[in-house]
Amino acid sequence: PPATISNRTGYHFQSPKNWINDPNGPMYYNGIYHLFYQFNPLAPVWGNIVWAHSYSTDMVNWKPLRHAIYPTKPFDINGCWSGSATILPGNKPVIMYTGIDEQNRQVQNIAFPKNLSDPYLREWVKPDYNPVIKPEGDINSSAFRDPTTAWYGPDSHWKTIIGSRNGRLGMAVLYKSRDFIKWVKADNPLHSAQNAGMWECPDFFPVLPKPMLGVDNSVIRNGLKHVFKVSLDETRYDYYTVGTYDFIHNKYVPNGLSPDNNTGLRFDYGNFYASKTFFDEGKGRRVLWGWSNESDSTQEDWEKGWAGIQTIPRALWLDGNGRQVVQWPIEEVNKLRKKEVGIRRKIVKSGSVIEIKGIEAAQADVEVSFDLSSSLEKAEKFNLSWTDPQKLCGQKGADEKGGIGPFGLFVLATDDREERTAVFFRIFKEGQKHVILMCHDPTKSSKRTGLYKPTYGGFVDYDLSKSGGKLSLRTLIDHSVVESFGAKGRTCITSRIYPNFAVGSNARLFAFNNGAEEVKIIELTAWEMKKPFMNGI
Ligand code: DQQ
Repeated sequence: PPATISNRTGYHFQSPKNWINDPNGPMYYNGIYHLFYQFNPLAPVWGNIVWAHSYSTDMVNWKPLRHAIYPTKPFDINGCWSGSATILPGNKPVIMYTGIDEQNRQVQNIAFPKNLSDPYLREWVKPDYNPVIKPEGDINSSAFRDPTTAWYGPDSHWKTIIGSRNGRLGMAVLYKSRDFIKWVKADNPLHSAQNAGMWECPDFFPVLPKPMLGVDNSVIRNGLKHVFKVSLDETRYDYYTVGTYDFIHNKYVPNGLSPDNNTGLRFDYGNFYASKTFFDEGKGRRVLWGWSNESDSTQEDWEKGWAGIQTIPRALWLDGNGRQVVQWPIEEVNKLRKKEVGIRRKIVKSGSVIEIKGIEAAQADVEVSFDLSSSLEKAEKFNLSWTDPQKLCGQKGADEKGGIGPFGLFVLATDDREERTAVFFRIFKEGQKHVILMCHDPTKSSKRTGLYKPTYGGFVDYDLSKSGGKLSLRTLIDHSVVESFGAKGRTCITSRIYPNFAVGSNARLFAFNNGAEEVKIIELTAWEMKKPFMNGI
């Protein structure tokens, strides 16, 4: 088959055909997970947007349902754009989404399940009193969208924020309501930032520093921190800060430990946008969904007949250091692990590769832990002018020899590694401390032309002296997507790549080390992954 067919993902959320973008209204209701998503029913390019709907009991196997929300009324006739679900008292879900109205204005509408006893919530009713929030006053009607899950406050009001901008001032406009129907704009936005441009898909939720533990959006208690995320239209990346929510003045105050702009923290330093979390009451965790767009050409999307996937859902919590979040693929993903191979206590010598044989490595999950303790002193000196990790990854790549590293994995590689995507670390020394750089280098991922192959990178906020020189990496490989989790989920990177030869049973997996110092693998395990039931494919 042509390589484009072999590039189809196997266990990532996708639609049988056509275009998908933002995850919408994820929720858990009576034992069932729902995922809605922006979908073009007619073509593998953006347009004609409806809310497609799937359900699952494990977020791994998905069954499709009829479209939940689609243009029918004056308040959404030109499109049903992104939004969120909130569970109201009495266990009643409600969706708030952005409708593109008759006059092409962005307005906010609500929809309710027609029949609460239908376990799949197949039909959604849009009351005629919509829109419930209109762009009024100084609000720009073409920059007013993507309401968040609402939270309930001690003032007996629901609150939601809506992404907006005023000139280049990015804004999360705050609205309040007693009954979810009549909404009043607050005097001040929950948060805003100069020179940001449009803030799409804001997300705002409480976090705790307890691994895997999450809480409902309305929980307020001592010690709780909040995460505020926006999708920056100008850069097409998601940025967040950790901070505190002042629920008296209804302001979000970032903790100041990371910049509150487009140089700040990211859930994912790769191809990951319009993400959204929800509280999974079933397992008491917060789960993050994100959209990963294609990086082949539009022409190829027409040939494939599909475009866009959702990343593997990730549990998300606050790191113990309070500075950032940690993410990890939901445990249910492990159910897909079948054939297992691995190596233990193996030295990867300078300039060498070790092939991990015995599985179909085009659809795999790899976990590896490295021990760098014997060579930490030999790390290259870090230059303080290296503030942009993506640029640094691009300049140094996976081939330029360093002290410690580049070392890591070659995934979706051919036997001769003429095609390969490098997932790796480089370690630098800065005074008594170490700086860890994590990269995806897809520049050799495919012999095909016309592909967008950006190198991605992030620093890893992780203390190697405390970990005894140990550093871990997990990478989910799925034909045209590579999702990596460094230092147990402290830095994550997603790339879309389209090998021409490293497809199907010709895809190989290697550990590599292009640094001057040898690197020890404590343990590496790789699993071939089963294909779940995915919306009928
Ligand atoms: N996608 C939606 C908008 C949102 C954008 C339209 C983000 O609501 O701002 O499909 O990808």
